[in-house]
Amino acid sequence: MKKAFFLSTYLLLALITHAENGYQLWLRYNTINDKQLLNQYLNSISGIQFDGKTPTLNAAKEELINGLQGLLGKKIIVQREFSNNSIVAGTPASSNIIASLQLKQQLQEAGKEGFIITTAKSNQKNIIAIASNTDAGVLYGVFHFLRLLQTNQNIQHVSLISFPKIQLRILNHWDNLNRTVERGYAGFSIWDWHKLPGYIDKRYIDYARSNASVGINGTVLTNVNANALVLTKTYLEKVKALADAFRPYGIKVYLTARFSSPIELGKLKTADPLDPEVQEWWKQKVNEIFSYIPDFGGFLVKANSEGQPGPQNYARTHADGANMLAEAVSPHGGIVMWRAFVYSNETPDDRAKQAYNEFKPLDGKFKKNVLVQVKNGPIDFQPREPFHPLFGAMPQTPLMMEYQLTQEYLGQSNHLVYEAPMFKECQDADTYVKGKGSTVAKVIDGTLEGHDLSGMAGVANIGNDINWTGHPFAQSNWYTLGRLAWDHTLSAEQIADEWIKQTFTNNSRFVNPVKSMMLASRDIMVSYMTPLGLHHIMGTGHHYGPAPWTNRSARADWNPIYYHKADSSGIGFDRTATGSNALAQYAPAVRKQYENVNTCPEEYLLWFHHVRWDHKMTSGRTLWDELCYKYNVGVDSVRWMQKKWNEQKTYVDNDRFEQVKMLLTIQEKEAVWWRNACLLYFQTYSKNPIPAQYEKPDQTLEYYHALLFPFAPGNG
Ligand code: GCV
Repeated sequence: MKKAFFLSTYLLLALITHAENGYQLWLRYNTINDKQLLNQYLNSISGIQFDGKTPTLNAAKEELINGLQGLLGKKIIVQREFSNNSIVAGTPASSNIIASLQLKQQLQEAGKEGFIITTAKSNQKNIIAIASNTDAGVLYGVFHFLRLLQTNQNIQHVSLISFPKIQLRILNHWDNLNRTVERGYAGFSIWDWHKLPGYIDKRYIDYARSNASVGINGTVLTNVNANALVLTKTYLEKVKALADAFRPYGIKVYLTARFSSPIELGKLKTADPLDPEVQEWWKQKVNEIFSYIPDFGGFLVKANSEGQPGPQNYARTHADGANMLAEAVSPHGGIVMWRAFVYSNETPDDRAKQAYNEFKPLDGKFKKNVLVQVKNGPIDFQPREPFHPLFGAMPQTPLMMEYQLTQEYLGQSNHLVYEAPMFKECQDADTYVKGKGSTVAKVIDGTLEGHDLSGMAGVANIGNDINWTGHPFAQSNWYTLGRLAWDHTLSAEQIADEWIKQTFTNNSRFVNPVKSMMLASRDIMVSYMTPLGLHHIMGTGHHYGPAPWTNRSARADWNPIYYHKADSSGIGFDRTATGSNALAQYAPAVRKQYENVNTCPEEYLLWFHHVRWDHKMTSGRTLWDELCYKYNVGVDSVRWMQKKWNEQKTYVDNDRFEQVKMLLTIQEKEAVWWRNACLLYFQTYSKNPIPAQYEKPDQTLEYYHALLFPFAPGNG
């Protein structure tokens, strides 16, 4: 009896925690184990009725069948005639049943990509309709319906409408043609250029499915530090193969355009955007691209930044460069995403000011099919930055958001950092340019200034690692990009909640603690890396680990000392009127709050101010003591995450449990490293002791100085 009990408990546990390698991401369709709910679903779903045979509708149908079969644990019948409790999916064009339902008004509201999921009555029968105006919308609706089941929602009276708030929802791959990935921490590029176009890796399809499941509708295949070769016939054939594989999933392909391509490929003497021959070269090149890929999306361009060629090489402006490409892609319906990430060592001004200085005067000078793509903050994807001052400053230009999913400065793929709170912090920030409520979100979704074009991009964290992103929790950042671009009003908590349920389990004993870890993780990372507004104090080149002492990089603005400005009086970058006056780039209401050391939010204190070591913080501690406190809270909080995770062993499969456990052990070590190295180094200026209650660094500053990482990943 006892033995039988143990055996069945074991079998049950084995069932619950069978090995998983993370490849399925959040698209796991394991049978629902809440028996009551399962019965309810089984009673509500008798089969599916799915007319229409386009590649996108076929993909949607296949997903619905597979998803339902997995989740419900039974064979799903594709019905010719619908019956009671059928799921009927389609557009008014593909399905007579959908056309016959009274959905006209909702469909109008849903627009091009939106969908409706609703219970309805047709021919005296109860059905669940998944309806859209387009095939892609049906696909999004199918994924959403499956998400409802995966997250155990009640579908008995389902009635919802959903449509994207942002038009271009795009992954930016910084993938090189040799398959290395700039700032990639999850292995090599998933694009196997050598085997393309002949070999279509199943991963490409799963990549497209995963993107479509969260509404991502575009992918830039190549690094912004671009290689012109991708525009040659040989590579365009490969790009075409990828575009063909992604098309059924509603995903358009974009490429990065190296500005000097007319010289490198076309053997022209110049790449001057105002030169007629150059313009003609691009037109012909674009025609060629569209002959391979009729729905090619357009170009993403990094120009005159970090050594990339651009229009300024010919004394032309960014607008001249962008407009030339925009003109070439315009007849085909293409767009240009022109990056605002520019800064120059030759410019003696504060790096945080340079993008604004260069781009603000160009407002109104870009063609209609150009978006300017702006990073969330003015420096470079730091653990915490204030919002970029360009948001709100270019009312006549659609500004596109660029987030970084790959955690270049955020512990790479070693640290558990859920980025949604960081993205939300930026989006919810008020630019005040049109009075209170002029949030960054309204700038990028186009509603603040009435732009039709809108976009959100994320630098991909995807590689050929079996689980795609290296750290199992890094998958949540990919997921977040799609969900937030679709609906930026979703909260970080909602997104975490649904991601956890789909990726692991609906068991609240797991969901709640893991959600609390995820939601706290970004602030925890800020605390042990760059608290109180510190920034850019990581190792040069590879950007791995702390190196606030670095002062020998070729460029002044690549040196951490440029950013923290620690000296015997204090620490921090004065960006007020007494310093670089970067604050002048923000609206008066923002400026007013930040320019006063006593009203500036403490999380941005050292970003905007050089502050005395003995400055009294709101906690009553001196700045130095607060710094010690923050670094220690960061380390303690990683230990708290470790404890929380260790309590999850019974709710998660062994493989992923162990992986996360090992990674948290690394994270704890690295948090200690950050704390010790930074405090020891800043102490050489503050000359204050580390308060007695805190752990003392177990190594010397020299030890930390001497650490080298010649083969750190992602560094070219
Ligand atoms: C693609 C940072 C990164 C670079 C990256 C650059 C950019 O500087 O370290 O690797 O280059 O941003 O966004 O263009």
